[in-house]
Amino acid sequence: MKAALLHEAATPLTVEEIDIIDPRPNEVRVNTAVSGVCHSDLHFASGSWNPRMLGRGPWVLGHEAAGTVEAVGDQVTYVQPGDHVIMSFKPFCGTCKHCTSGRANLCASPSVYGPTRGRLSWDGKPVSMMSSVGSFAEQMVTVESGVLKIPDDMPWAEAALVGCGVMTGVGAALYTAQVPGGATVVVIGCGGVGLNVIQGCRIAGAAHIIAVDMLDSKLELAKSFGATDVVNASQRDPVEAVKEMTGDTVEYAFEVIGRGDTSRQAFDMVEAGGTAVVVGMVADDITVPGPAFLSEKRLIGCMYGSTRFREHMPKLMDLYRQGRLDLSALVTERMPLEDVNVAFEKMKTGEVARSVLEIGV
Ligand code: COD
Ligand code: ZN
Ligand code: ZN
Repeated sequence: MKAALLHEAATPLTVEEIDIIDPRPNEVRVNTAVSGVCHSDLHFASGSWNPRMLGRGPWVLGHEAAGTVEAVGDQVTYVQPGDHVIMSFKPFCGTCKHCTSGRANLCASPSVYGPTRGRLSWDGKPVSMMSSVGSFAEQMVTVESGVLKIPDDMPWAEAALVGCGVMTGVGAALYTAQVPGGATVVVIGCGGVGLNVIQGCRIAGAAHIIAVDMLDSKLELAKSFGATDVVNASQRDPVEAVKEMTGDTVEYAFEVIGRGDTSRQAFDMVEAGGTAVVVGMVADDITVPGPAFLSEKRLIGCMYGSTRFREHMPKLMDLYRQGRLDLSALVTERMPLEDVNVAFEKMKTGEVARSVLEIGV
């Protein structure tokens, strides 16, 4: 099958023929229909995150995808060939402490998660795949708990985006922060994930949603997803601007970029008792003033929007069907697998919400 291979960080991906195994007893093989291109893929491709975290190279990136089940192992009961599915980048073991306490998004059992080798090979050598998915390829193999069955009429691109950006962003608002109706919130970073935090806050009934980004084009997009006010951080200090706009009444602030300085901004923006949610994976340290904790501010992390994905993703698709969750406007560009490097370039310039690769549609 064809796959886009990363041989070395900071070099372009190359589309090549690779081999994929038959599913093992608890695994499913899926024909990829569509894969989104997320900033985490770019982080690994560019080397800003070391791809060795995913195992030894070469690597197949991609973790936001939907497709059709093609083959199943003989212990699999949840899906059968022909079923349409969304891939989860956090399969669960079902037996660990986190899985049995309703926090399967934190499952770290090596039996299902972690650097995934042994499923793909190139020229006889093993290939690692991203987050048990590896969707920049014509096929994917994952464990049974790594897929969600979806209705056949769900459009592919919209379904694929639910797998990462939508679930992470909307989940950060609804399930991690549990934003209450009437709240005042700030979202720093209005990319594919940040726009979903914004619409998650809108769905939760937040009264004031202030979007912060460096690009006016992203702020315009943010308004169409539910932002009530915007701040261009390239023109103003966002903490000052937000405090001035709200009279220091921000209850929740979300960092959706993955930087230490913007995480600090989120913490500084919230009022006493407020919560700063760090959605981005921050590679450097986050420094906050110790005495600020006397005001009962909270600084919390977020993994996959605290999702219980078999419960939450169908709810998001319900909201989409009702017209309350906008998935289609997130898809700015559709391109073939061969253009994956073009998708990365467009992400770097910030001109897209999401590019999707149409691989098997
Ligand atoms: N101030 C304000 N806005 C900024 C700044 C800044 N200093 N720097 C960049 N931005 C804006 C950009 O203009 C852009 O609009 C936005 O921030 C970033 O958007 P994208 O589209 O490039 O990135 P996303 O939305 O695809 O991904 C962002 C994440 C934070 C999710 C990602 O980078 C990450 O850290 N992922 C790991 C954590 C996670 O939740 N992973 C889930 C699977 S990815
Ligand atoms: Zn992602
Ligand atoms: Zn588990």
